[in-house]
Amino acid sequence: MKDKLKRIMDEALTQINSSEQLDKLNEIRVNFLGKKGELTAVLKSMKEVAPEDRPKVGQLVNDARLAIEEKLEEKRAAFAKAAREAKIAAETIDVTLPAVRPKMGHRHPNTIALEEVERIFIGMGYEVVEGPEVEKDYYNFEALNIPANHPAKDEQDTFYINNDILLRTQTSPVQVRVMEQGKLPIRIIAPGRVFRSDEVDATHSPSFHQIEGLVIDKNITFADLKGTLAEFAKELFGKDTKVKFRPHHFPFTEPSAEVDVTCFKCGGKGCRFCKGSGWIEILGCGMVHPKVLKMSGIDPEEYSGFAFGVGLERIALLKYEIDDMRLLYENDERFLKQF
Ligand code: 2NL
Repeated sequence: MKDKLKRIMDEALTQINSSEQLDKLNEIRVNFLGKKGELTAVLKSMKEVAPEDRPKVGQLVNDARLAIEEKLEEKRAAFAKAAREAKIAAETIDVTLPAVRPKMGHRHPNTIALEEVERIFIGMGYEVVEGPEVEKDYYNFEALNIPANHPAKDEQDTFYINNDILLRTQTSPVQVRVMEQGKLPIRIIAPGRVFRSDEVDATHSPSFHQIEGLVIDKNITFADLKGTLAEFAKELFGKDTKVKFRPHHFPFTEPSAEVDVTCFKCGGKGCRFCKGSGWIEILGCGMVHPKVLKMSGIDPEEYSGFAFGVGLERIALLKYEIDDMRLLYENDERFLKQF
């Protein structure tokens, strides 16, 4: 019996030692220690052993089982260690390889243009103010001396929420709200989203952006307006840029003008960009109408002011030589990446 046990144990240990896979160890475990295993068979044949020898043989079987289990565990640990080392070796990171560049976004051309305009006016002492996109008819039209029958008020042109409330068509209401607060002098720009019931095409969109400016103080004249906008044009389009004021009409300013700048492509000689004229229209402006001042509680005998309005998309299209406004809204990365 003792010899048989020794033979079983030697055989088990030899098999364990020569095994090359974890699966093989499990197989060996079943073959020797399992319910139908060789060592278990010895225990089952205990009845053939003389009763006085049984404790001794039992002890021997247990020792053999322990020895085999110990060896199995030793081998299993060795396999685990080898597997771990192989995994570490395979996953070694070469820290000298160039890193994957993170995909970085950047500001939209509209935002770049807006921040440029803001920088210029902040440099001249202006404050940037914002206000609601959903406005009262009063702030958007009435307070700006726009009469009830004015074409801008047509349902075709303006998005109405109801009779009194609408989507602002300009950012002037922001400025009216500032005038109403009564703190003078005023030197502000009001950038923001505005809405018109327009069909989309290369130069129109139902939602676009405007930047309006307003200055109110004692003794403000048209000369201040001209000087301010001439400086703005130089900063935005280059120091050789000249401005031209053409008489125009707005209900909220008197007198009013539209402003052209010399074409920054040809310097005024005339080219494809300015359609041969040498001039490019950039904004509308004027001296704030006395009625507009009065409605917001400012005495036009004591104070005067100028105002202007410029389309942000128009500036962006000109500055970056984009020929279709729709490109600004389509969020095509191939387009946006260029700025
Ligand atoms: C344009 C150019 C303009 C104004 C906007 C304004 C604002 C107040 C008072 C007076 Cl609170 N005027 N804004 C003035 C002139 C032109 O925008 O082409 N608008 C249709």
